[in-house]
Amino acid sequence: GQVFKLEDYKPSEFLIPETKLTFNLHPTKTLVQAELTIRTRSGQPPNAALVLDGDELVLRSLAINGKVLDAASYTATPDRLTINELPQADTFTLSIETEVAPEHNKALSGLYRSSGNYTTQCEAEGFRRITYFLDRPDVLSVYTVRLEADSKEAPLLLSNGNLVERGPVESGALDSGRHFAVWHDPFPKPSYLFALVGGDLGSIKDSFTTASGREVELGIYVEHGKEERAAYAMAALKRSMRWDEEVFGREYDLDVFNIVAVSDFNMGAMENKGLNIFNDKYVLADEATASDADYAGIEAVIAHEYFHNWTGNRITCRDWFQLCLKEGLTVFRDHEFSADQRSRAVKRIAEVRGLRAQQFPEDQGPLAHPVRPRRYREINNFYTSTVYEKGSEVVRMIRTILGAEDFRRGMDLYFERHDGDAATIEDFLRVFEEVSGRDLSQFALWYHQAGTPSVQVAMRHDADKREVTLHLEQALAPTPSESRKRLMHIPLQFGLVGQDGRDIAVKAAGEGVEGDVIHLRKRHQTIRFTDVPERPVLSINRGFSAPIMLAMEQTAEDRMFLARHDSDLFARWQALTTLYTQALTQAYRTIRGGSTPEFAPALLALVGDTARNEALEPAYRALALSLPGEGDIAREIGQTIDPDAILAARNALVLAIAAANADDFAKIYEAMAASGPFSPDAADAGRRSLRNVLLDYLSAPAGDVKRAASRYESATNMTDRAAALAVLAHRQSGSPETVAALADFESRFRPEPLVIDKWFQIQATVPGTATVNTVRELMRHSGFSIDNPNRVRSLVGTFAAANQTAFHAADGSGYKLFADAVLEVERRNPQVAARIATAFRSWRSLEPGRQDKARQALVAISQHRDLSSDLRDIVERTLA
Ligand code: B3K
Ligand code: ZN
Repeated sequence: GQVFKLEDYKPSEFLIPETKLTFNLHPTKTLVQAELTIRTRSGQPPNAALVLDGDELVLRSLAINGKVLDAASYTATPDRLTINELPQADTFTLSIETEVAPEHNKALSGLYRSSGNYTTQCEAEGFRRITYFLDRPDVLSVYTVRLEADSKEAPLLLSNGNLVERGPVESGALDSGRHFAVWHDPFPKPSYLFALVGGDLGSIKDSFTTASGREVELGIYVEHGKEERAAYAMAALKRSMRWDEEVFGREYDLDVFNIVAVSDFNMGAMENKGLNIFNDKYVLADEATASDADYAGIEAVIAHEYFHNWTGNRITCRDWFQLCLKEGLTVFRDHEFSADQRSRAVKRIAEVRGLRAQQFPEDQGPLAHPVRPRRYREINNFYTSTVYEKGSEVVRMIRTILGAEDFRRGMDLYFERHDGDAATIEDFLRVFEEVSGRDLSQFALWYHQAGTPSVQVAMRHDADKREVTLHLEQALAPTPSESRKRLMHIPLQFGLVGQDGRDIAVKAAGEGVEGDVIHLRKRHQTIRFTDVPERPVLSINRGFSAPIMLAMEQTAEDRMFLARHDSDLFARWQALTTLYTQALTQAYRTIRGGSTPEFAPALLALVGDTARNEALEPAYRALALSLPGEGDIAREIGQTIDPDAILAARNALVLAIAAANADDFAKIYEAMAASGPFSPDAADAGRRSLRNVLLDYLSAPAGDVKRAASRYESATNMTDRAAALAVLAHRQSGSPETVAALADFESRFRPEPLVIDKWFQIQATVPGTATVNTVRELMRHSGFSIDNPNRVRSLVGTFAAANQTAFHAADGSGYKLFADAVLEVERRNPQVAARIATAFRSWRSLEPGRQDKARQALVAISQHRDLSSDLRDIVERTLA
């Protein structure tokens, strides 16, 4: 396939200031008439052919300035329209008629049908599956959209912007039983933000008054009968709108804001101007069917898509290499929003856990790429956790370096200067340099260099001189196509903690320290602190100020001290997590050596003390009790990984913690029982999460099935019910109670696909090779559908991404099952297939036997005939 390169960017010779679209919606024969005002950028008559993008298009007719073109003056293929003979004028009208079949579109890109409703997904390159166009984000156009449909099939007709006309008033022009609606969006936008919806849906309505007094009508559209489940999403939307005014000074700009939930969707949601389209998983919630994690996910995604209205829509990207300009920044904004709505420390820990579980392996494997890539073959494969989550961390570091005030001034300048632009990362960095007077050129490497930097830190204390010396050293390992790396600017928040647990006020000698931030810019850096009254304990990378791997010489005693006393709650959690990780990697080696691991009593006691510490909120304690995942442990070990030994080590630590703290855990478990009616708020969710983590410990010993079984039966909300079911399935697999609970769950929730997804996930993550067969059988379950991305991700995706011992079964059966499933998905939906196939990315870190089996599975995929460019790109990069 073709490789697209950042350095090849050229502005388009042609612009499309105005786009008028008419859709005659029909399941298999939708006619699309596009009337495009084309203008040359130069203002001179065109001096080259006009080349428009297409993808699987069928051209029905073509005219310029109302005159049908003769066949000799253009060439049309399914993926390109080239018009050689153009009027000698700087502006003309191009009329294109194409025909598409939404019903047959299983790739869910372009115009398709989901549960009988017409819907679109155009980012990144889906608009070219609707009509021929300059389908690139720097071509901005004002859209007017007329939708015509059968009034019974699609009483609801939505598009971007404001509704300007509707009805059968001029019904003479329409076939009987059809109606129309016309929408106009005054804001010029790139084609990827176009959307339409036609269908029969229920809705809830609300309104919002902006800071300057604009009345905005809000609508959320869902399947009939599910309207009540959209209430939480609506409340989250209104909170997002207010928050963006208060924190970023951003107001909404249209008279309407609509959200439509669909059940077949390739990702989470899409920020189309004024008409967000959502995976229904991120809209629908009530206590019986949604877990606390689902509620938090809805709040975050609703906010994310809403925030795109400014960071993405009003200011969009010049080209797709700049994707992080809108995505990293918008993730940062939604993280901050959630932190303000909930608990900041808990939110930060959850973010870092996610970053380490997803982005770190990406950055350290064959698919590593810079936050702003320089090359791609398939842009849809670059909607990655590097672009999104690491992109957000980079924005966070800008704020850490500048401070909150200058950061806000920079953002204000960005909005003021670039409103209406298709901008670049250089534009973004420049505003922060201007408002702060700082040089961010070394910092900019965070956008340009792939890989996770590692930082080594050692502290020396000289009691006689009353001095502390820090030695820091940075390194960045080579990544694909970047063998030599430059030194990074790494901002490290820190404190020197005194014996009373408080930070010691320090005086730094030499460069590199500004307030509580060390700016590491050289390979080696030494920092001296004078007048230090006592030996402190170093707390560094507080709040995870930089997305790095930290190696610090520090005793277990000092770490335990930080785990009890650090005033930075993130660093406190990190100290405990590092202790867990060290204990687990040691246990892994012991098990590999054929012995039984043992754990330090002091660590087991520290866990108990943390669980009992009522000064800490329950959600925080739940996170502190959650051991590193099997993938985290694998990353720490690095190579020749044996997933069975990792699981054994982890289970051994769970049992040791449970045995040492059984009575206390049982007491806290009871104390965390719900009192009063259900609320999805952070405080109640925190109590549930602590209780459910404790249930997992208490159910770990063989045969201890009763508590989880009764928890399952008495559960009154989905959080507790699914948690109890997971504990049963993962800790007491095969017990009669587990079998009964799995059957009960299935029969209770059969009509609820989003809940059956949880049932799939829980079973797909049961440790051990037997799960390969379970997954194979569940793929034949009536609730499974290979066409539906949520089902595929829950069962097949979860199996590969979150079940180390089954996916990496030593005999290769997990890889084989997965490779076959990927190919089956790929025939319908290349984007989803390519996405789940990234589960192979860490294959080279396995022990040789598994490596070999994984390579065979990857090669088998790569040799398949007619492989999509999406899947080929992932598989070839993974094998390279
Ligand atoms: N911008 C969309 C993602 C589109 C993915 C295309 N493959 C959702 C979001 O990030 O908000
Ligand atoms: Zn986004």
